[in-house]
Amino acid sequence: MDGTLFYFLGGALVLAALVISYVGIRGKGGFPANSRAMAGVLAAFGLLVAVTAAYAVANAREEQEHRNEELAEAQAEAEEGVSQGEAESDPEEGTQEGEPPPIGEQTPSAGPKAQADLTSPEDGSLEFEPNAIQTDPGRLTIVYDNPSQTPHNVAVEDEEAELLGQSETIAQAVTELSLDMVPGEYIYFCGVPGHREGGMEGTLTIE
Ligand SMILES: [Cu+2]
Repeated sequence: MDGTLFYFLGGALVLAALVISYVGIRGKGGFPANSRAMAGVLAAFGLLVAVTAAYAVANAREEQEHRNEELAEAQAEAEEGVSQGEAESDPEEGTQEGEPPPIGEQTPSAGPKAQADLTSPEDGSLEFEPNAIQTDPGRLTIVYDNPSQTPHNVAVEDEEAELLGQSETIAQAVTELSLDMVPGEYIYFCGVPGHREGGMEGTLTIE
């Protein structure tokens, strides 16, 4: 429905109002006498108003429907845009994950490096083998092999009982704990509750 008819009706309405006013002003004297013509003009005027109003209501309703359609389209486009944005961002995340870690993280600390191999009995006994380690100052990597089904880890504390580090808790697996060691006496133990008290500890001497 286009607005041409609406504008035409509106124009006719204005024109009719002007004509009535003109007739009303001009025929001041004889106007009441011309009541028949006046009634006809009023009827035509009323009809115009009614048709224009009806048309305006119909037009407004159609416009509202059109607006709803546009709104729905815009919403659909927005949703599409969001899903596209997600799809585009995925490859970027992939490349970030694929990037090598910063060089600093892979560079071993300066100074001598040492490795200590540690294990526990396969039957789950609360022991470390060996129960004493002696090595040089510097970077120490404790490689702990737990062949049992009992979860264990290895933790190191200094003479003041301050925890220097603790490995992840593992069962039937191997884990590592790397620490920068300065000369002194230390204790390594299993951090699983009750295991240290059950005898799962050893002495670590750095000199
Ligand atoms: Cu343990």
